[in-house]
Amino acid sequence: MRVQTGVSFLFALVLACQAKKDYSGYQVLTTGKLSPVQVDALRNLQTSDERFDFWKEAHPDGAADVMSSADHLTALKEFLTKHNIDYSVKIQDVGEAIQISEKPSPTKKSNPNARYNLNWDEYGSHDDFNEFIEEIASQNSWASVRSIGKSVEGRDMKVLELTKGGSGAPNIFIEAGIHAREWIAPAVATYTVKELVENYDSHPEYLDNFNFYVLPCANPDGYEYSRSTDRLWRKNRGLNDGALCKGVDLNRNWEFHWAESGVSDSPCSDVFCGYTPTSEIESQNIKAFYSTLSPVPELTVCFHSAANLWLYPYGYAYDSYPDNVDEIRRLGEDAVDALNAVNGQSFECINSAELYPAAGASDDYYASLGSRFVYTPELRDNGFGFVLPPEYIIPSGEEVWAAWKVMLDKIMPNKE
Ligand code: 0X9
Ligand code: ZN
Repeated sequence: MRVQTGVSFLFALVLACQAKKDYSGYQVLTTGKLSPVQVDALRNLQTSDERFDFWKEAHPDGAADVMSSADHLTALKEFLTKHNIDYSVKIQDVGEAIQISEKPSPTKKSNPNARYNLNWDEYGSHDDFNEFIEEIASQNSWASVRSIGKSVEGRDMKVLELTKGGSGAPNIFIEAGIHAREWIAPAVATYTVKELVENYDSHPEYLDNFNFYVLPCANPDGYEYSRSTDRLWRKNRGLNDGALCKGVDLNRNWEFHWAESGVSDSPCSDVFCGYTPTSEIESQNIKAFYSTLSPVPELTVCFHSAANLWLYPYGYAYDSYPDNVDEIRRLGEDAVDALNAVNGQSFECINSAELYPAAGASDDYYASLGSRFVYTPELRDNGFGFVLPPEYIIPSGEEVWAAWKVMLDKIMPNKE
């Protein structure tokens, strides 16, 4: 009898350890437009109080989105009221929103002849992304897959290389999914690959004139953890010496102006920058790969979500820009105009620091190495934040493709 109780207890413990984090009763509040003083108050809250998860960080004249469990909602509301910050409910029940976002898309088409599992009616796994790029490589002589190293939990980080442009052609690097919970980012990066390769005949000039390097999932362990255990996980899954909390925010871990702004030195924070610059194996792998690209990519795009923005560098401090900021801004604005025209979204092209200064992000690092155009699209919010239902993958892919066309046409060799 006692043995049986022990076994049941162990079984329950194993189940509890495997159970998904339950977000029932959690709410996301969105604030009204913030004054600089209110922004400071919210930023202090963010770095000092880990009960609250900032889905959208505070910035002057903008709104912040903050998630709280039911238990701490009163404390959050009291804080907002104390600082005269208006707010309303953006997501009434995050648990329900997650469930909705995990339902297969109503438009789902099953394709029994597909050569790979990945489809853009639902969100794929890291294995699905790797299988997809392997399949693209096996079908095309000018495509190959390069393993750039393993993640901390041993997943293969793979880059798809589309090198039809040949040596000397401008390089383009695409990084997606450095933040685990931003599922739309790898979905749109792989959609871009599908459009480039499988719809080649409609626009041969793109693959013919450029070399593309695509890393669909820069944080594979975090991504899989967000699928299996905690839908809102952001960081990687590395151990932090002397701390119980796991994970470093890989988009605060890069060495350019590392830790100067928008970070926390607490391992339990979602914006923990690591103990040292480039401490994480995933950042190290990407950095080593990027350094092999010659010439330095003319264009680098880092996909994130969910703020309907098209960010340009630098983001580590206000009023710090690459020398060619004027052409960066102009091209970003043109790309956004084309994007918005597809489905009536209202993306804006702004400087990263205007959103909020945050140092140690990969986009700043790439720009510091001389990548001429670097952008961080913050893909659609649609009122769902990070838990965007899968029926929005294809519209997102389509509108981002319009932005790609503008950017590629502009930087096409011999066209300027
Ligand atoms: O904070 C980030 O890392 C990005 N926003 S997100 O909501 N996806 O987390 C924006 C990064 C912008 N770039 C820099 N600050 N350099
Ligand atoms: Zn992000």
